[in-house]
Amino acid sequence: MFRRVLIANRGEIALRIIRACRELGIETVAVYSEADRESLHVAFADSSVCIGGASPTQSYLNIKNIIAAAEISDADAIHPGYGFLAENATFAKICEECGFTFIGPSPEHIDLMGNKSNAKETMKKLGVPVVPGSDGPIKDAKEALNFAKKIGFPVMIKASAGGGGKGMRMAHNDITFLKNFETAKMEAKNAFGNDEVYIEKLIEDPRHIEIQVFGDGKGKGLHFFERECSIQRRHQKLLEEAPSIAIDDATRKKMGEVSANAIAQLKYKNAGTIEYLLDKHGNFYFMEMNTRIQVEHPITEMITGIDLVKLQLIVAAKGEIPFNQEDIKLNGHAIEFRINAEDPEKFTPSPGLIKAYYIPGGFGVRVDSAAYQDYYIPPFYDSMVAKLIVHGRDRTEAIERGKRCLKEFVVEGVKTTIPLHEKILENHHFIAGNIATDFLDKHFK
Ligand code: MV4
Repeated sequence: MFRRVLIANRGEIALRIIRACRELGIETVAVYSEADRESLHVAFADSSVCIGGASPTQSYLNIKNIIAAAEISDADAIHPGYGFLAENATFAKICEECGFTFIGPSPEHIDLMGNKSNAKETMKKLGVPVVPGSDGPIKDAKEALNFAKKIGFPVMIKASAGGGGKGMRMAHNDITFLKNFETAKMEAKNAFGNDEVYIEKLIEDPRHIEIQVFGDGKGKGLHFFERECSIQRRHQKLLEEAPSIAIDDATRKKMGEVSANAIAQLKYKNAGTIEYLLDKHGNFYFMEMNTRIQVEHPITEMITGIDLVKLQLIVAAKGEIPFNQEDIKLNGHAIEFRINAEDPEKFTPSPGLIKAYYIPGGFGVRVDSAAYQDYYIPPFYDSMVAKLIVHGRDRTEAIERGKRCLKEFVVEGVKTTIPLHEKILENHHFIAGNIATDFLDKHFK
């Protein structure tokens, strides 16, 4: 096992990793920006190193300073968390070249999945269902239009280097297609320095369902069931639940098996998430793969009883997953509520001083947060203050527990998404499990 791990992140995920390390007897090194001196991850780690100014480029994205911090603190591995450098293949490569184990997949797998068109082609070859569309990018506008006509409108135009909705355009006819093809290319060129786009059939009102996977890097692949992440706005998830009410046991088994099988064939190492679109008929299609631990990983931990961050450390240190697929059992229902410091109407960030802070507790309740009373939320990073995770025997109990906890939760001084979550839990479409990716826009305008 590792002796000392450096955590190249901040906030609740840095704390989450520190906690997993401590239970495994691993020493921790926190890195922090000048804006984060008073942060809990700095207070909780065994040692800490300041890596630069408040802006992420000066600190949490500053590869040189992070590697220097790992060297002076004599760490033997680096955990990137999520966001920042977590899916930066260059960073993963530099870590390894400097003698630090990168706690995550290989740089090659990060690169492969970073290109959405290549990822799709690879998954298709591995037997994962993909959205009908072009085999790779199409350069010429006329050729692209002909292809769109062949598969039939409406279609989606997607940037190869995109992801998370960036460089993506819909088209319903010839005219909008030619216009949006050019816009998508321009947007992709500006955002990613790569103007390649590919064409797909549009899946109308899809649900977003993702499978948690793990690989040992040597041909063993496991899945940890699905998470339903359809409740999002502007590609920012707000509430996630596991399992999904939209799929039956046969579909659950199929999605898990094809995902685990792909991971095994790829010889993928460590944690990953395979994202799917689910259409109205119950068909699922590969969308993207994330090569990191995700914000919403706790709901999977709650329904499986497995500590996924500890597992990341174990897999990275030993190259082995110490159990098999049949040891992973689904129990009950979990919901995660992202408590963001933002205006619940406009979704604009609302940084500032937390004047009062009281977190809920009790049976089946978990709060992952790096906030505390009198903590000042800096304006430089994302606006998530806490994740409230509830677990119940079934969905109904989880919903009731969620309502109880949201009522107990006190965050004063900043506007938060708590009232919005309370409204969602009262919404009859939500209660009926009638949710798709347009849920918030449709019912909460
Ligand atoms: C789609 C789609 C419909 N049809 N692809 C959005 C994020 C990016 N990763 C892929 N996305 C979508 N791809 C086809 N062929 C609809 C979306 C989409 C979406 C997907 C998941 C969650 C929320 C979403 C919101 C809008 C659009």
